[in-house]
Amino acid sequence: QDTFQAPDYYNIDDILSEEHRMVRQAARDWVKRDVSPIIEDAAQKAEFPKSIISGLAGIGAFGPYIPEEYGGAGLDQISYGLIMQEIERGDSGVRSTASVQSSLVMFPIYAYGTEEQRQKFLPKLATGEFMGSFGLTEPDHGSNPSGMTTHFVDKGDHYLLNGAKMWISNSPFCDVAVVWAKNEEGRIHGLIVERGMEGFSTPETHNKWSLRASATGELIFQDVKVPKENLLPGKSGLGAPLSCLDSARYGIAWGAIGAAMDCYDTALRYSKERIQFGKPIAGFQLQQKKLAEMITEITKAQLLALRLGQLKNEGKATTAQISMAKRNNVDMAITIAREARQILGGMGITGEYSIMRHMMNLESVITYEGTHDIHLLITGLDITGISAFK
Ligand code: TGC
Ligand code: FAD
Repeated sequence: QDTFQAPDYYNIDDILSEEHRMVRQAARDWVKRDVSPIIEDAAQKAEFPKSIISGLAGIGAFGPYIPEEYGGAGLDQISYGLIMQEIERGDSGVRSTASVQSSLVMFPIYAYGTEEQRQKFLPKLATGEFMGSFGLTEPDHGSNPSGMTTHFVDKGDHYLLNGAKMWISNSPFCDVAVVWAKNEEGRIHGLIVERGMEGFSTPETHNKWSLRASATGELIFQDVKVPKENLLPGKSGLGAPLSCLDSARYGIAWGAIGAAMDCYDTALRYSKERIQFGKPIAGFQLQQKKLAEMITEITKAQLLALRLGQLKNEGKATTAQISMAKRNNVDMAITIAREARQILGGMGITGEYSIMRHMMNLESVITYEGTHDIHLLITGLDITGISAFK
């Protein structure tokens, strides 16, 4: 990690502002100092390293674009992306924690919550004193969240919530969960469920081969009494959670570049040092093909993310544009991880290098926040006007 060289083949740094570069450097330094040395061990043990929470808050990873008056960092969308890139260069699971906290918990409270909810939750989420989770997926409803069965009924002075969410990042240790559930009319609303509410439990999901340094679990609601003031009043319908996903998917489009950069950088250095048949393996055409294609794909992904960031800053990025970038960049990263691992030969399968961990992590990243297939169908719908989902 000491010699990490961030590839910038097209001088993209020239387009970035001074603030962008400073934010990125701070995140990069922190990842190098506090994440890289411990993350392999955490992944091997399948433990989320809680010790990094304050550091994540310190680099502005919790609510990068949430206004400072609520404890956020008040940065633009490109800075947000660059922070996600640097974190995921360390580990996709750590980036997941930041994505969920920022875009799936702080964003809906900021965008759809009351002023009281913002004041109560956002500053503590920004410092990591509160950790959040986002419950959309259910055991029987993953790609098709509109079919969800988790529901609540109005009991006069409170809502009674029943149901279960599955595959929820941060669930085992979350203090608050933004949960999407249907009311008696079948309309989807967001509810803030707090740890300690009777009937609310968060069992952990074990035996994952992917995102092992991220804690994943369920959210189970058995007659949970949710105070009425915990309903997010600003938006209802499936569009409410989907708009949160837009923000998280955008961050993932940048984050995947970080994982790819780390794999490329590792493979390039290794290939120049590893001697076979009397010369560095970097001198063989087959290895150069792999490396040349990697830097080409990373460069294309960087340009896609940067332009998307500009559109986000202008409030013009569409859901379909975000889908294209999430899908392309994660697929780019997983392909690079697989190729980079081969360049390392047998060493590539060990924890001495980060590549195999990135590769396994990216199997989750290509599945969550909309699968690779679902994002293709979002593009298909956008260009044809015909939905192939149903
Ligand atoms: P559809 O009929 O298309 O839309 C329903 C309503 O929502 C509106 N809408 C949006 N609104 C805001 N933002 C968006 N991005 C929106 N997309 C759609 C739409 O206009 C409509 O509004 P209205 O007023 O007409 O009701 O919905 P559909 O049921 O056909 O589903 C479309 C589909 C398949 C694309 C969607 O369901 C989908 O994206 N599925 C994938 C599910 C997914 O991504 N789940 C992610 C769970 S969270 C997660 O994985 C976190 S991992 C985090 C980590 O650890 O980093
Ligand atoms: P399914 O929807 O059952 O899909 C299975 C396969 O069928 C996929 O290949 C899919 O592409 C394909 N498919 C489905 N529908 C169609 C169609 N119409 N056309 C063509 N192909 C189709 N969710 C949350 O709410 N919060 C979280 O914090 C969260 N964190 C996660 C963390 C991890 C580690 C993982 C693995 C998942 C997480 N998820 C979370 C859930 C994630 O969003 C879902 O796994 C994802 O949306 C896919 O749902 P599914 O697993 O039920 O797969």
